[in-house]
Amino acid sequence: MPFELMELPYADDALEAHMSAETMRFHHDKHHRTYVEALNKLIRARPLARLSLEDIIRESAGSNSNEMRKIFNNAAQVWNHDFFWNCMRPGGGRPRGELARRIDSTFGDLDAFKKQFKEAAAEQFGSGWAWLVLDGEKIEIMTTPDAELPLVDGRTALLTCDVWEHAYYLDYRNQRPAFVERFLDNLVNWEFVASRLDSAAGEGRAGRQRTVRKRA
Ligand code: MN3
Repeated sequence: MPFELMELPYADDALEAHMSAETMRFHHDKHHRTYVEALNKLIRARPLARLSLEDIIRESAGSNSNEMRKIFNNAAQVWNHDFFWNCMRPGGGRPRGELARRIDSTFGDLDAFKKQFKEAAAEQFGSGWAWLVLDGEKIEIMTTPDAELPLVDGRTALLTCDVWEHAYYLDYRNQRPAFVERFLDNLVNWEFVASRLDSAAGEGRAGRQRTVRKRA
C-alpha cells in the first residue's frame, strides 16, 4: 500500500491570520505531496515498502547509499510534515497541566521557553526543523538540519516548527523569527503536544514495569 498525503486537520484557510491559505496550498498540496510521491516511487518493489513510515526512517537513517539517503530524506519529510500539521490548530492556546509544569520547571516560564525556541529556530543555519523533545526524563529544545528528526536518536518529538523557507516565505518573506514568534503565540496545538508527552510517559512507565518484572 503506497503512502498517502495526510489530509490537513483543518481547512487550508483556517490559520489564515498567521499562515495564509496560499502558503498552505504550496506547502501541503505541493511540497508535502512531492515527498509522499517521491517516497512511494523510491520504495516501490522494495521490501522496505512493507514497513511503517517510522521503520522506513529507522532502516534508512545514516546510510551511505545514495538511494537509501533519498528514501530517508523523503520518508522523514513525510513524517515531519504530518507531525507539523498536527502541531497547529486555529486559535492556538496555552500549555496546561503536566506539560505547563514541565515547561516552567525546565525553562523558567512559557515566555522563556518561547524565547529559547525562537533563538534556536533562528540559529538553525539553512533548512531544518525546531523541536521540543522528550529525551529520557527531560524535555529540551533542539534543531535538526534538512529532513533529520529526533526519533532517529530515540528522542520523542513533542512539538515542531518547520523552518524551511517554503514554510514562511510567502507570508513573512525572509523574517523567520517573526514567523516562529507567530507560530508559538497563535498556532501551537498545546493539547496535541501534551498528548505526546502523556503517551511517551505512559510508554516509559510500561517499559520500567517490564524491566522490573524481568528482574523479579
Ligand atoms: Mn515544509
